[in-house]
Amino acid sequence: MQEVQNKATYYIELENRHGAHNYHPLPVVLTKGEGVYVWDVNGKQYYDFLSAYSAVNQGHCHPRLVKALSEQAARLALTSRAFHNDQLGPYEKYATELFGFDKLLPMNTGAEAVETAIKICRKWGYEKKQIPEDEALIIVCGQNFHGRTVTIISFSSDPDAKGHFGPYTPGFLSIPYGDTDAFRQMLEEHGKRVAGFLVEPIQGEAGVVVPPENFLREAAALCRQHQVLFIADEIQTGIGRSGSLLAVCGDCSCEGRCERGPTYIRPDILILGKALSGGMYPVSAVLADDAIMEVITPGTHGSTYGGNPLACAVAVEALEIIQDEKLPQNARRLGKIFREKMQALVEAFPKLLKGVRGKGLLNALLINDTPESSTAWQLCLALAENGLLAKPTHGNIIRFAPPLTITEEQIIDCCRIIEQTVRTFERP
Ligand code: IF1
Repeated sequence: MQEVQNKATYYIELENRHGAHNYHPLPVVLTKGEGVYVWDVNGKQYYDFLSAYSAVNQGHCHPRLVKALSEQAARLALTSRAFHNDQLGPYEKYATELFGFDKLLPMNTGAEAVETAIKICRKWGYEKKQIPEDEALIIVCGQNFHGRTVTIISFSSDPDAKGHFGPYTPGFLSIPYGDTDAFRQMLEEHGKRVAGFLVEPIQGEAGVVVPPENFLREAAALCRQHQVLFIADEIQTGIGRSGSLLAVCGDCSCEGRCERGPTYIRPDILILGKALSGGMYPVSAVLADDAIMEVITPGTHGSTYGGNPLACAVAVEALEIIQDEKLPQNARRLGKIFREKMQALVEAFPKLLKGVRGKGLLNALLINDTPESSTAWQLCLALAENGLLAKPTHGNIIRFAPPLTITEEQIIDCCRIIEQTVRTFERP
């Protein structure tokens, strides 16, 4: 930004001096949030079009979440799983009924939930599919993002995420995202050893890549045919973001009470995180039916914080808000309006903009420049100056993901900000 005022400079300096440099944030220091808005330490107000990478679907500091969190925090926060608590069971009942699975395994972060799914999948492969010991394979997609543990980055194709963190965990094969034929071939060649297929229904980090029509449906069918578990990572796409409760719900128009209509593609294992807590607290989960989840027995998996009462109370409230406020429907409706307006902008400014894509309120504007260029970054700085926060991904792509509580009036105001910024930005 043109002028980073003193207060912001102070906090940025502190982070630079005392924190590891594992991020490259915009030079904005936030101190307060409410709904779709955040405020920086200089009192400037912004629309948040990142929503903490889709964790804050319910909007910042949702009063119901603040209440659920503070009431539970004052009563009982953590017991460990050495004892039962009175929040876990009700949460597990609620979430399994909502998403339509027999069982839920509670964890904290997204990466932990992905690791959990991988462990369940491998163990299922040995105990149920009779894959010879240590030979289980999991198929993943190119350009995936599933987290940052050593095992997960072992099957990443991003050199920054992966480089110099080896030796890597073996047992993963990769196909190009959206390539059904490659998947079929891979299964024909290795099917007997393949335990699972891990996929993002829309690739977030890759730049909001929506797969070709039918890819997920055909992949799920191929999984069934080859006795392979279909594992959906809905950490970013789930909980209303894509315009349905889950991206695998497809064009189901229910309001977040998963009705599992005709467009639903049922995963064998469902991974949730981020907005499962509305950004209040790290809460993630793995859901599956008994025939799969029963491979997990006492001592085989767990986490000190997984299933803690605070997390459970917050998660139930977060899921109820999604339904009560009909957020998937709102995301679907406003997402269409947003993409229409952005498409018009792309057509008006073809030198600067290349296209828009996405689903629901998970969208990306493609900048007409190389991934190495700083154009998207400069545009994001200008957007921040004009009161809208968004972040580039892969250099020349800007992700737009506001809280799902945004209103039509607000999103139109945001489109105006984007248009104004683009207008002043496009060089002759
Ligand atoms: C960061 C992106 C978003 C995820 C999927 C698992 C995880 C994530 C599909 C791990 C996390 C994040 C983490 C965030 C950047 C980010 C991201 F830019 F990489 F693509 F959301 F847009 N599966 N996504 O998207 O969850 O362990 O982080 O809780 O700062 O690294 P986590």
